[in-house]
Amino acid sequence: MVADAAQSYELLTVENVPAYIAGRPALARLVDPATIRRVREVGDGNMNLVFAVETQGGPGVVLKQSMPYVRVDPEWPITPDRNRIEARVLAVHGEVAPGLVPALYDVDEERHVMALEDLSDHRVWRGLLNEGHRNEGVAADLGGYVARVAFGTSIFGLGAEAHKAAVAAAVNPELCEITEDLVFTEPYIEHEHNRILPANEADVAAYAGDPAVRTAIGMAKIAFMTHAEALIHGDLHTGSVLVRPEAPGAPRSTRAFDVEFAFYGPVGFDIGALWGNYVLAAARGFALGDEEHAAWVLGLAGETWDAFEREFTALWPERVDPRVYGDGVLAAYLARVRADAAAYGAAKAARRVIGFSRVTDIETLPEDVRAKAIRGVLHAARHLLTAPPTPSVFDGVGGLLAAATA
Ligand code: SR1
Ligand code: MG
Repeated sequence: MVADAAQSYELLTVENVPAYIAGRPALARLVDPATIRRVREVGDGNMNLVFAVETQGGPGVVLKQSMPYVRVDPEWPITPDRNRIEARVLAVHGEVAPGLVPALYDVDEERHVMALEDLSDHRVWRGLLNEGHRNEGVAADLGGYVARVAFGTSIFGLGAEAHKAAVAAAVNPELCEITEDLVFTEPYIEHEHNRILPANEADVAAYAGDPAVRTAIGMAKIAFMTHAEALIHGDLHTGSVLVRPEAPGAPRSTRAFDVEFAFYGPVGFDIGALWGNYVLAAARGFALGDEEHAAWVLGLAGETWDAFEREFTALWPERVDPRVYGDGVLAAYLARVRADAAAYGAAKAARRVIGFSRVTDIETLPEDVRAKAIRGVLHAARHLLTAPPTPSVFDGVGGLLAAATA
């Protein structure tokens, strides 16, 4: 890993945030430091510090700062420049998918801090799903988000020359290396990051040792590393989504956040990230005996896909160069993205039950129930990787999860 772990800038703390805001004109105009009522460190991800700043009688602001290491493992160096990369991507996604990412207010490249819209009236979707909430429309909003990004940042929306420049400007090698290692490699080798329950040892061996699984994962990794289709989110799990349910006088709001893993990659990776996390959420539902919730969650895969397809198809007439990219290409491209999504969904679900960076959907289950849920996830992942990639391939997931957790 290439990184400079030396920290030459001051980290934010709950105590110094008001002075930081006062010292940045772009922020002090937005949030009067005299009105700050409370500052909380609210980061629950693996990578960064996140501060929610509450003010008296006005909207607050969120500050996100990168350290030169991984938050949950200070021995793991990683470039703090990820903050600038994320801010840049957020600006692009805000342009092509307005209202579906947080607004960006300020970027401080010296201290690796960005200031973001206060979304404290939203909740992280993973937590809502874990509690059994069914927020209708969120999965479709996300399919629309992926489609707008997929079209607007690709050769279709940008044209050849601008796409090449955008690919060059968006390289994110260190964060991509994390994904290459954690998603596509470590779960398939002996690695100190892997943590396997005794009851799941045979399940993991059967999954990771299956030659068909290994070939499919290897091919998915090659595509991840080489298919520079669009400026994808790169880590679109349910913990990267904020949701505010519809309420009287306030419409539903869905925001994808944490785009620090973004780069020019395959569009199916973002759809697959959502599908893989639906598998995890459904495994939890089955394990807890809530089959109705699990079935609802599994239905989200189709909702995300349908919205993606609808939105991408609606944008298709606007493509910059229609000479060779006719409607046959649209159909073939969509089929390819869907097949990619099945493989990436599998990879994203399996890594969360074998390797580093676990998810509460599974980890908060009692051990005996957790082992069954993990077995179901691995059966589902194997199916998604090895069954023919037909449009209905995801339909096989429910039966496998239910059987494993019965
Ligand atoms: C070092 S931990 C990195 C993981 O956290 C993020 O949520 C990504 O999923 C990444 O793989
Ligand atoms: Mg994240």
